[in-house]
Parts: sequence; C-alpha cells; structure tokens
Amino acid sequence: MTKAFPSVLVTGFQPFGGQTVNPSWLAVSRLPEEIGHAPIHRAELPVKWFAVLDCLEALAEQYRPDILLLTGQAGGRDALCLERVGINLCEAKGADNDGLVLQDTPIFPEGPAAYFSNLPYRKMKEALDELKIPNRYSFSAGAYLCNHVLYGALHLGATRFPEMKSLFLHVPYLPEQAEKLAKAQEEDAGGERSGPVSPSMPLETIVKGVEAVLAAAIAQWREEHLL
Ligand code: PCA
Repeated sequence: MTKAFPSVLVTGFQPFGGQTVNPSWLAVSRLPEEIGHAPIHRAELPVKWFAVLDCLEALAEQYRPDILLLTGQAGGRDALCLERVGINLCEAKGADNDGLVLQDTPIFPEGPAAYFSNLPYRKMKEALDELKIPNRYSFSAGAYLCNHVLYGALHLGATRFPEMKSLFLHVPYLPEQAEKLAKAQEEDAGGERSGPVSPSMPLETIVKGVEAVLAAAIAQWREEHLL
C-alpha cells in the first residue's frame, strides 16, 4: 500500500555540560502534533556515547521513519545550522552524561569515513530564508554526540533502513542560557564582564525554524512519492 504521508521522527537532546536545559529538546517538545498532515513522532536522546545509537535504532524500528530530523545545541553558534556531513569519529575533551571521555575512536570501525546528509537541505534552507530565520549550512557537526547520531543515523539508513533520510540541525543557546553563562563568567572574573555575551536565539524562533524545515522535507517527500 502506498502511504500518503511520510513517517516523521524528530529528536532533541538531554541537557549536558552543566546546562539545565537543552533548547533542542525544548523546541522539539513544542512542535505541533502534525505538520502538513504528517504526524510528528518525537524523542529525547541521552547524551551518552554508549546508549544513544541503541536508542536511535530502537526508535527507527518503532517508527520506520522516512524523515529523521535530529537536533541538538551548539553553544556559541549564532544561527540554525543545517549539518551536511557526519564523520566516523568520537573525539571530545568533555565527558558525556555518564562521565565518559572518548577520543580517537571510530563510531563504526568498518564504516566509511563520512556520510552526507540526505534530506533536501536546499529546500530546508530556502524555508528558513523565507522566514528570515538566521541559518547556514555547516560542514562540521563536531565529533561529539551530535555528530555521533548524525553519522549513526546515516549509517543505519545505508545499512538497515533504506527509506530513512536524515539531517542534523544545530541550534544556538537560548537568550537565558547565554545570560546565565555571562553572569557566571562575570563572577569568575571578580564582577567584571570579561567578554561579549554568547549569541543566542529565542525559543519561539527555534520552534518556527524546526517546523519550517520539517514542512519543507515533508512537502518534498510528497512530491517525490505521489507525483
Ligand atoms: N549538543 C552536543 C551533544 C548534545 C547536544 O545537544 C553536540 O553538539 O555534539
């Protein structure tokens, strides 16, 4: 039976690195139940090297997504970033939420060095441009958990779930996170503002942006499958 609408899964991440919130999950949890009549399934992923890909695989089995949009926080960035590449590497100074530090470790030793995102990033970018939401392509999602799930999702797509297309969207800090960090730095510096406040984006804008990129991916899927 042909489906009229794609199966859509959107993920955000738990807070990590001393933060109490993660704007990615806050935004995902505020999405409408349906976008372009496609029901939106959502999940919060753990910031844990060893649990996250099992979790993603179980979600892929449960929902069989055609569209998998992964989102996460990129503190310090000033725009929504459409991540175009996932690399086969775990490399971070900071620990995960289990206290584990991984460096020089491939995600899948037998996997290719990198995968390219395969959702319609150009259409997604146009949708953000139209709404004048600051955005850009990024060619490095880092080598921490966000890159991990992007590479993992594309590898799952290449090996087990051929219908599943994935892309990672990095989102900036919320204004209140940036302000809190600036205050903490100020206290460390003995009461003086030592530098500019980190860039940020209001939650409503992030939610609108996530909704817009999903609408673009869903419209593209319908065009490819129904025309
Ligand atoms: N951002 C981290 C991991 C979890 C998140 O939200 C990253 O950019 O890798």
